[in-house]
Amino acid sequence: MQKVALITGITGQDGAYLAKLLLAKGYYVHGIKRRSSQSNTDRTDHVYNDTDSNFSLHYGNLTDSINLIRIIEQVQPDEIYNLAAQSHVQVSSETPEDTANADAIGTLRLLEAIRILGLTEKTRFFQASTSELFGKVQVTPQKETTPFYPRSPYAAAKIYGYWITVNYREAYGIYACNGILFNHESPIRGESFVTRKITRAAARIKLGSQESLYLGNLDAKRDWGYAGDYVKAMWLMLQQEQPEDYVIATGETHSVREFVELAFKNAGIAITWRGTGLEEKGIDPASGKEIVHIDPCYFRPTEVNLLLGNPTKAREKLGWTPETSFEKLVSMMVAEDLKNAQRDLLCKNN
Ligand code: NDP
Ligand code: GDR
Repeated sequence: MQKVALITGITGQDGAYLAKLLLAKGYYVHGIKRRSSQSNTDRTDHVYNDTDSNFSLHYGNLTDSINLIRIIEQVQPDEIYNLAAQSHVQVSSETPEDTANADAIGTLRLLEAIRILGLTEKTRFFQASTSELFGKVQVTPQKETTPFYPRSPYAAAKIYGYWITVNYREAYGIYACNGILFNHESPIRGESFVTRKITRAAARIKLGSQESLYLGNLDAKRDWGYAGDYVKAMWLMLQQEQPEDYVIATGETHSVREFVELAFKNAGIAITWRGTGLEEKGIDPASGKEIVHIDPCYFRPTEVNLLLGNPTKAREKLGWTPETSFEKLVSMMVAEDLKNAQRDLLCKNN
């Protein structure tokens, strides 16, 4: 029998990678996309074109219980991957209610739909939890048993999603797992997350179509992995005998500053730093131009300074290890953004 998966958040970064992985494994993949005034399926259009007979999209929203119940009843999924979220930490301070509605109550709506429809024994559930749960980190590296201390409306909403997933597993026997995912990036990462903002700027500055890059906290440290590796862990979590929660991370941490240096190096600019605090600048020594500036508008009301995950449990129980190094990730992202910047320039000049 062909397995059926339902992916919420299919139009996002992880949705695109996971859809591709599941289709390659022979699944029928359903995805939920939000209605938008412009096309929002760029990341999955090629998936659809290659494999349209096993792929369907449904309009929906995590804030709409009736819609979710109808889709799940119609689709009868063997596996649900809940990737949909207002996923931007800084934006969550500006839209805290919307974030809580989608990220916290949205998770509850899906679990309740499984229960209402009598699918507790059939449907397995994956919840995209986050290293942001650790927040104001007091123990390093962080593992499954490290205490949580959320530092944003996003993290506070995701902690509800985490615990309601645990609760429905324990209360109703649903096979439900949290992947406590550390930051993971790719060439299709949203452009307002720091990694993609940097690789895109490095490429555009190199080709002369952008003057400078404005950033916030250069000293924040993250455990950055590759999205293509992380979706494999999501799938593995739903294939075990027992449902459990897992930290998914690389076990390496780097600062935003290091990311900037490596990305610009990949674009052919050996950036150097001058000044301190708000006056700090990243200089292109070849031209003497100040190309990186600090803009306090990107500072967060409460920052998470250091994240570093310990993926031992995932390695031992799932056999999962990250395959893509930090250096490979950065070079892959810069190479793709150089191609994008080149294409944009060609379009502009034609
Ligand atoms: P993206 O921001 O790229 O994608 C989020 C997806 O959720 C998009 O498809 C978006 O739709 C959809 N969405 C947002 N709000 C709603 C809503 N109310 N109803 C239905 N769909 C909605 O995130 P990623 O792919 O990077 O992340 C996937 C998941 O993993 C998220 O839950 C995120 O919080 C979590 N996570 C991600 C990490 C990372 O480093 N990438 C690390 C830890 C956790 P639209 O395209 O219309 O905006
Ligand atoms: P994060 O990712 O908040 O970790 O959440 P983001 O890339 O937004 O920030 C990482 C770090 O970089 C610092 N920073 C900046 N961030 C942004 N966005 N823009 C800037 O200009 C900038 N300058 C410095 C931030 O302060 C922060 O310390 C991501 C999301 O994918 C979440 O959904 C997910 O849960 C977590 O990763 C794990």
